[in-house]
Amino acid sequence: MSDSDVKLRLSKRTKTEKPKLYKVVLLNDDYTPREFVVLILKGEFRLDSAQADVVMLTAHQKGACVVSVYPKDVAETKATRAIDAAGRLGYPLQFSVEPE
Ligand code: TYC
Repeated sequence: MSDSDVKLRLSKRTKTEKPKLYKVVLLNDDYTPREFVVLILKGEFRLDSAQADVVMLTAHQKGACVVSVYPKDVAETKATRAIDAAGRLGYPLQFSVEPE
């Protein structure tokens, strides 16, 4: 076997897959205070104040808004933490996680 055959086989085996990304989508409801939604977007999703205002207002007006995209496990963890934090205060805030 030639050197180039070995090189080809190695490069095939070490090829890395691009990780699939998932959208975290903020869903509107009639009860969660706007200020609390903004706090969650800043605290859990690390949006700055201007971004958090736009995302919250877009969800409020249109029903839903993409917050950000992450690898699946990160998206699910952030959405769950945010939903749980809202639930602890009695707010029905919801996020969905969807393939990009
Ligand atoms: N609609 C809510 C209200 O009027 C505020 C809100 C905005 C709630 C966005 C959820 O994803 C949301 N208090």
